[in-house]
Amino acid sequence: MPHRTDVVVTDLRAEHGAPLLGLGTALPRLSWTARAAADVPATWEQSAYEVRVTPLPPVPGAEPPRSWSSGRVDSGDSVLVPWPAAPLRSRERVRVEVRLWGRDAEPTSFSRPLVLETGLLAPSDWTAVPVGPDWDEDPGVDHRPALLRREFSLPGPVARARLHVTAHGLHEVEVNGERVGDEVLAPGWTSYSHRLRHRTHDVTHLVREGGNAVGAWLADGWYRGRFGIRGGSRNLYGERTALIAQLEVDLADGRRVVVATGPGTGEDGGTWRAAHGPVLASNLYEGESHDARLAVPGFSTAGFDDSAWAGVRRYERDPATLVAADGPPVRCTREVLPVAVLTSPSGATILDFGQNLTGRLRIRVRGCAGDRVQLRHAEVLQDGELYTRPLRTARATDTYVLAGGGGTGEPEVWEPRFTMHGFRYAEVTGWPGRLDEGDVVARVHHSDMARTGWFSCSDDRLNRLHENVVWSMRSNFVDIPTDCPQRDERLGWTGDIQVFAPTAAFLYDCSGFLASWLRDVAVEQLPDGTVPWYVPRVPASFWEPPQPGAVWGDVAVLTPWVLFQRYGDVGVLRAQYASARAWVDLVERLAGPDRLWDSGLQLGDWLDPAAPPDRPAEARTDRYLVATAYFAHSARTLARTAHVLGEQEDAARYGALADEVREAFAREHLRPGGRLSSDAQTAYALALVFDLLPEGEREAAGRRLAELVAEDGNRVATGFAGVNLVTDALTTTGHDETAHALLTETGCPSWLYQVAMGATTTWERWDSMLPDGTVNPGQMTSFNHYALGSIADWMHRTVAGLAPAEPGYRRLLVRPRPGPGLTSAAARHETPRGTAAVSWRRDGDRLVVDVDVPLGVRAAVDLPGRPVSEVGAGRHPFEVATTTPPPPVPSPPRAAPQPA
Ligand code: RAM
Repeated sequence: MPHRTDVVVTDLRAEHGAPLLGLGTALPRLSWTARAAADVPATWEQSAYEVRVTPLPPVPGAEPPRSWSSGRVDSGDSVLVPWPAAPLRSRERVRVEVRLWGRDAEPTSFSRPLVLETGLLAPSDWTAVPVGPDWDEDPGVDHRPALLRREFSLPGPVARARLHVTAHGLHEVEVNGERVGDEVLAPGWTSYSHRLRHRTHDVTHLVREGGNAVGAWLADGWYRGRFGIRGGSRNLYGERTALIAQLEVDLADGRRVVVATGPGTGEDGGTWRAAHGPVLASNLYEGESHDARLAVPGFSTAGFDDSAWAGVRRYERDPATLVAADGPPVRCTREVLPVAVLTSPSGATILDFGQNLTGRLRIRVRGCAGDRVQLRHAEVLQDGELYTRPLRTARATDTYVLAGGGGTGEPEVWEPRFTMHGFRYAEVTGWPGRLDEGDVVARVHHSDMARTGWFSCSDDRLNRLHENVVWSMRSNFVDIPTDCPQRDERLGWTGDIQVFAPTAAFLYDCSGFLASWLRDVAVEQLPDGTVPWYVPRVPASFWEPPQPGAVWGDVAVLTPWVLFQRYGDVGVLRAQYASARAWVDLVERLAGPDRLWDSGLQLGDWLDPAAPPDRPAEARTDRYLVATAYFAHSARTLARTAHVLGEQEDAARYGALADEVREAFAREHLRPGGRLSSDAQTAYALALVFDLLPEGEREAAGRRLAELVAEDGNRVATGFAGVNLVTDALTTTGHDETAHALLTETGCPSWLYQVAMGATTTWERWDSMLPDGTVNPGQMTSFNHYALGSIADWMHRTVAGLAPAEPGYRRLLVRPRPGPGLTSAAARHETPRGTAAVSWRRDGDRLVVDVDVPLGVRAAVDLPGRPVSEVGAGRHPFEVATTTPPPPVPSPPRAAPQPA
């Protein structure tokens, strides 16, 4: 059939870019992007699609596989389109192709194929059971990690081999001496009792006919290592580590050999054995100790003598709790070399990596057997020394004892396996000989999501702020969304991600990552609807058992909504609906008939800069005002969710509830003249952005907010509850210049104060480092927290001017509000429908704007002094007169007083 060549289907993907191997669903939703290969009318829109699915058997058969086709489906959908074919079975491999029609008869050609393969979809597919070393351990301490191994033989040539694997604890697997995959901290952290994630690896190239061996390293990790605030606790999920591995090999003759973890002897006579290895201790907070003299070379190769090894014990695990991972794995994404080698006043050698980050060091060292290198990590220096008080009880210390070979032999290369640190500086002690460039490198680790969002402007201080936001996101998206990566905490605080999610969803594709974590929010929710302060829960830790608290608990409603807005994912709304409803129902009961939530433990506007360092909830805005405002906003968002899901009765009920709470808020908190009961930035920000004021009062409230900002000398005066709203509250009430003044202020507290102080990530407190260069005395002082970086979402939407106007960016809102002092700004985003971009620059008294709209998308373009216009796909230049001449760009802040 003839086809059109001017439109091509690109970027065909399944679910949220989930791993294509070991897919955990029988019905993967498909998404694709249409791109113009030549000049295509801006009005081109998909009107129909066809999906072709071709089975790919494991062993190429004589029969050519027959394709299945959906036929032409009349639909403009291109994002998370339901699987059109029969449900996939476990271990099924298929090739998927898509073609599209516009309004005319000729389709595009088929897309490049996407190959998908399901994993083990049914609990009954699992024959593997957890096995761990058969020796006695004291449950009161962290343990020396074990090695496991087993041999097996394959009676013929191999067609395909898959390893399905997870663990109680952390694991790293090797087959025939080679590491499988590059995932770190596998299987990550979920509410293990309910959901333990596994992954599927292609190991076809690692196995062969004849003798083979599989080996594994195990460690405590979150499962049973010391973890949690205030010293934490051990054995959160169990007292014993264990591996769950199922290696399935399809031979060329069609037979399948399965080598699974289990007790006793397998069908082929092989048994699992266990021994200690060279890792002496490993803990996420403490760090890792490795004695290379105890290495066990060749333990994962065939023929290794394990006669002195111990046997294994079997543990229980309901296979129904094993779920396929649906986000990207944690892995090393880049390496950073030191920018300086410092000698501290006490004579210590300290490496400065120039960037605060999450990861660990890899060293390359030559020396004698028994030489001991110690690496201590920290985010900051004080008085020129490594400053570790903010880490609290996390020792963040790695130790490597050399196997030896002297100064001339091959260098030994080592990186810890099962720990992670948040640091910019590392103190090195015991290094034998001279430390050469490249001997120590920081390896950055995080969940390896695709980068999707960029921002830049003419003010380098704002560029650095934005870069800091990106680094704090990377640092804290390590399998779950954490508050911080360095101290004895690193918990999935629900409030932090609730506030940051819109920014995150612009910068990276975190849809699968957050959808997975939200499942844990739902399973950890208490029967009465209480959402934990952090997920997964850590029993016996801080604020346990959890109590309901606004801002944090609202994650259950607001974060699925963000994922729907940004990724067009109705499925996540459906999956989280019961959880969202349970939260609002609970708050409704707690608030009672007056609709005011004015009881219980509320963190309110946490870390308002005016709060004393040791009492971070004592904010200027009343905590119960915050709670009622969030109640109204969540009820409203739930009503919208219900509407999208077709739950019309619920939509009406929660809409009415939201109206009542809105009225109650105004009755209780609004004073004559548009003042609020808390005359503070966060109070106005909440009231305006959550639309809680009668129409006639908005203007006065906006004016009062602008006055407050001016009275505060353009210093920000919000904590977590207002930080993501205050600039929107100003711009939606016509105070663009005040919003820009707030953004560009450099005095403490402000966003650029941190930048002026040399920050390379965003901080937990506005003043984690005090103006004199000393560290804030508060117990909680992290230099790597993302919540205060949630301003970046406004920078994307308003400084550059790129925002979604409809879910999944089906329509864009282009509405830059060029700040005085800026001469240009730009943002670009890989939307689910293709690349969208806005850039503007001042040219004399003109503003020159370029807008790029993906195919099939429309954009409302709202430029200062010009009626809103609607455009279709393609690049659109605009020019308008600017009204505010730019004041001179402020002089750069004084050099960063890094306390080094
Ligand atoms: C601290 C962290 C975290 C916050 C909680 C309430 O431990 O600052 O970010 O959410 O408190």
